[in-house]
Amino acid sequence: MKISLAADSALLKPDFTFGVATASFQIEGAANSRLPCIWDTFCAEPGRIKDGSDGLVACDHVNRWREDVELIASLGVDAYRFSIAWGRVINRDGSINQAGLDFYRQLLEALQAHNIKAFVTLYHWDLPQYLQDNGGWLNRATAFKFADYADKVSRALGDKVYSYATLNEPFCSAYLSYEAGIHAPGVQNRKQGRQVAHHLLLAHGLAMTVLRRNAPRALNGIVLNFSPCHPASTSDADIRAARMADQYHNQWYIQPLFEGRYPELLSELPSNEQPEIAAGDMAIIAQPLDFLGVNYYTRTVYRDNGKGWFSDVPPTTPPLTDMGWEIYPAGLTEILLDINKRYPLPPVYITENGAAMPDTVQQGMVQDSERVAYFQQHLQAVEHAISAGVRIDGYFAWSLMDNFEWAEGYAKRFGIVYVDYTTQQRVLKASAIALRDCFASRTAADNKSANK
Ligand code: IFM
Repeated sequence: MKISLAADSALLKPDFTFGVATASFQIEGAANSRLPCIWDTFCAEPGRIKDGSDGLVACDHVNRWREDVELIASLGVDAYRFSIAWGRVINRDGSINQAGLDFYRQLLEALQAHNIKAFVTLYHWDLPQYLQDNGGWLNRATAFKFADYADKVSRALGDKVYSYATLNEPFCSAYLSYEAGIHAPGVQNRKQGRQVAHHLLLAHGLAMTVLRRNAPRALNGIVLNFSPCHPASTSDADIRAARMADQYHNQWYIQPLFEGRYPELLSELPSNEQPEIAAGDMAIIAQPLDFLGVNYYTRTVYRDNGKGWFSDVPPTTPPLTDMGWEIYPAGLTEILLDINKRYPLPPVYITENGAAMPDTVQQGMVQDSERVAYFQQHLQAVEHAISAGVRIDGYFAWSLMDNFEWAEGYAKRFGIVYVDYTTQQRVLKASAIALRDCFASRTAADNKSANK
């Protein structure tokens, strides 16, 4: 099982960055050495997490980070993307938790020793619970608390970090958490969802100013997730529904960054569902970005719901991943070309792409051939976008290892490395080996051209 790229592929150029990604709550464990966060609370509520699990131990990464760094290095990657748990580094009174900060500092130094660039995300959904108790992202003050956290971390870690992303997927922290109600804190309220989205974007804008000041040499930006919105039929109603869904789920988060305004759909929402936007907020949000992170997994099909709104049509026809998501690599090219046409993009990194599969270990091996095929097809989709003129500087596989998949618990495995949660043993899957060989083929190609 191999992943092969054309000999002249842009992805094989020496300055293209290949990496693997994780997030704090999903892998760290060691919950007693940080403040509780909204996901601890959510996990403790019966019925919220499908397998009843939590993040207390997860992949025990806080205790096993040294071997995990060796694992990452063994893959031959250029970069590792991870997130900092806010409640591990900042105390309730706003002061720095030195032990927590030292954990990340050591991790960064170990990565540096292996010449691996650190792509750090400041917020991957684990809001400290004491801030939630004070209103969480519904409270405008949380945006300013976030900027303060970004300030303290970037002053302390500065240029040890190659790239800072303010937020990961604000769509999830706003829509899934406050409208669909399937992520912490599990609310279902459109007005609140839109308000949270606005405060998250405000937090991003405030933090960007701080990051540019404290870490001027780092690549500073944000990570958004996209899913192309396709109509279920050729009817005008379904086409309109898909366009609305695109504005609501995709453009809502990117348009403010580049144009300082929300999509037109905002004015179609009843006034009691519109977010409160203070004077000057949109200018704060529209900060220049050094990079845009794009996360892509699948497309979504929409139909008109008969009430002037849209509803999604879950896919039923294979190929589907273990999440029930359609495998649709063309959607990655489509979304990249689309946002490149609409906005003056900075360099783009694909900061997440991958698939959950029902992996099992057999005779010490995990033959995840469907995941290998997924990566092959999506890397080609990235190549197509580059050939069509989009500047894409890197690609991160989600995820380094199996981990806590939010409301799905540990049942869904996204890793290229298998985790046995009883023993915490890590086993390279065939996809890890295929990616490793693909990365190594670059070095081989470089050596050949250097020897010519
Ligand atoms: O596991 C998540 C990750 O935390 C954010 N992006 C999507 C992944 C798969 O659902």
